[in-house]
Amino acid sequence: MKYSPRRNNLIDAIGDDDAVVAVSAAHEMQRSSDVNYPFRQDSNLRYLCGYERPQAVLVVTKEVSVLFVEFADEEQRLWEGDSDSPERIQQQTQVDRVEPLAALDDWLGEHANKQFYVPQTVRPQLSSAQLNAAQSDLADRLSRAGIKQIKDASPALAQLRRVKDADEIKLIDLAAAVTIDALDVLDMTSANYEYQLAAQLSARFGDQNYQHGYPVIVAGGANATVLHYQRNAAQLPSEGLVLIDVGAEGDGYTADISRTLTIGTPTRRQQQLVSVITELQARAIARIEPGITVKEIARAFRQDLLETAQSLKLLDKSAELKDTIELMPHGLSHYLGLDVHDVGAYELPLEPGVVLTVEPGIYLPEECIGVRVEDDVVVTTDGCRVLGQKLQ
Ligand SMILES: [Mn+2]
Repeated sequence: MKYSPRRNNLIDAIGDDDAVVAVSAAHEMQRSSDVNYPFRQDSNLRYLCGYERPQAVLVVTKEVSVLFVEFADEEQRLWEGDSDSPERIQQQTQVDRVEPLAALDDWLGEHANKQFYVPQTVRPQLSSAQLNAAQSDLADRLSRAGIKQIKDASPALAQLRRVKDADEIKLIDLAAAVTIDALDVLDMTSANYEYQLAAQLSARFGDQNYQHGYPVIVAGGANATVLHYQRNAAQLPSEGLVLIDVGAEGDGYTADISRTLTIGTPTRRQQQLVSVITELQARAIARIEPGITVKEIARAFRQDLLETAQSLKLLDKSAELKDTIELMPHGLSHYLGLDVHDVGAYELPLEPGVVLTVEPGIYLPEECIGVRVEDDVVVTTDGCRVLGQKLQ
């Protein structure tokens, strides 16, 4: 990974040669008592320097980049092992200097009259999750240093992260290939419960040093009509459909793939809906090229879905585009990268290097049927390429 061009591009995107960007590593989060959740690095920090440990703050100016990190003390060396040497961290992150975290407050004090830019993450709608406290701790630190001029670095970071470089595309391509492979080798006959299919996927990922980029959905029968079903606890139907939405994550980048698989002999209706959604996905993918917006692709897809639903008599002849929302309440596409719902403005025209999902679905709770087919594509100079396909 080439991190220093990203930091230079960030200062350029902000458009202020005197800017100081400060980004904190995520904090560890308590699971219970003295057990933590698996650590997940802050995506912006990872993007800018690739550092993978907590207790670190990166500062970037036009002239210099410094990563302040906490080095292990004697107690931590005993329990958790030693930290990497400053030389090794500098080599991996390509920053100009690596300093102890204890030196950060003095550095901030010396730059207190500058214009600071800090990524300000907000909690997504519908989420009751708490923000990682690293963000407010950094804000407190800036305040103690007497820094008053603080702007949001998120729009500039989103602008950069939206267009992936070749290294990033390769990682998402690999993650998609690992995900599709794990889906291809699922042994449906040996599984009686949803969690047993989830376990097969996890084992296949773990065997290749991948993990899940988000909680896997294994939804048998009517559970597939629950859009973010994550319990994965029910008995699988002996015949019918199972919707699986899963993404392997490696080196910080995740895939996001959905398949609606059959168990035993599906009904003609079930087969029909799966093939219809697969066909609508192919048509949507064919429309993706530089210059078009996600909104335009989604609108053309809704027109396809409306006509299909009318021919299947799911909607009557007088139905309009917005009536397709009840059949498919989620969006067709989102950006994909370090985050499964990655950053970036959706009103911008697509350009080469943008990675997005294409995930048409249809949900009929009264028929206990939910179907979704999802793949990940990268925009190319003349169209797009579906990721995770085996090289011929
Ligand atoms: Mn998705």
